[in-house]
Amino acid sequence: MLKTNEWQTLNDCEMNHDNFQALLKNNIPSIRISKFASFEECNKLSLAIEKVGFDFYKNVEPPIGRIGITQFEYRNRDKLGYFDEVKKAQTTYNQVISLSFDPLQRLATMLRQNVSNKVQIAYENEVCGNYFAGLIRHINIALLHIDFAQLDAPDWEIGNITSQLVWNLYVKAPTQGGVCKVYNRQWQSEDEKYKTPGSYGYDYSLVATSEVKHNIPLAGDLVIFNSRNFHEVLPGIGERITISSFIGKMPGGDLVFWS
Ligand SMILES: O=C(O)CCC(=O)C(=O)O
Ligand SMILES: [Fe+2]
Repeated sequence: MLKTNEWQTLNDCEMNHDNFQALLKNNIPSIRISKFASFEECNKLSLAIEKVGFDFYKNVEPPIGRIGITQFEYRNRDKLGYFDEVKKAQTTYNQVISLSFDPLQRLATMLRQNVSNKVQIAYENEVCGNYFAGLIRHINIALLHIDFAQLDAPDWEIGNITSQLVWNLYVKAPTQGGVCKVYNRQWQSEDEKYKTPGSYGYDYSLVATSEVKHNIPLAGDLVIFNSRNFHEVLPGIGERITISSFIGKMPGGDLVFWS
């Protein structure tokens, strides 16, 4: 069994070099960049997102709306199918941010200043090219799950990551609830037997005794957490719209983005 250490704090941590390294090692629960986006930038993003409109995941209950593509949906399919869709997803993302600002680039700049100058969009190979990063989602509830490319993408370049984080910018936040609960419990292969058949969710008994961090969605804030930890999104009152991507650490130390 993987050893899980207690987190050093349950408070929100700011973005700096040490906290980022601590997050990669799962020594702290999350980093919050308060007021990452202004009220006006969020409003403009919301309007642009409304204009484009959401698609819904196939076979995901409760429903989650999204704009953009995810590697996860192609994990058991032809890899080229994903890379064929990257350009279109990128064009739609550019359409949304052109009316406001680019959260992915703003975060990349902060990471270059604080953490490492090797930050880029994940790349597969000469044939496939780059991944897509910058998924926009409308989540009401997300079941207990993890996101970890060693499990979800063993035959993809991102499957080589040694740790994985996820950032979410809250573009529109519920007036109540919608908390993202992150448990201090890193996924390990034995946990697969706790997976609910036909769903992406896992049994809650896995985290019954785990420490938990409540990440409260506040519009304009960006929260980063270690997505190998089990996490879930609780129901809330009012719309909850996020922009997100994963941040993987490659064996050579490079940080890579994908969705
Ligand atoms: O919307 C959130 O707060 C987190 C959603 C989630 O499961 C993720 O970003 O991996
Ligand atoms: Fe997740």
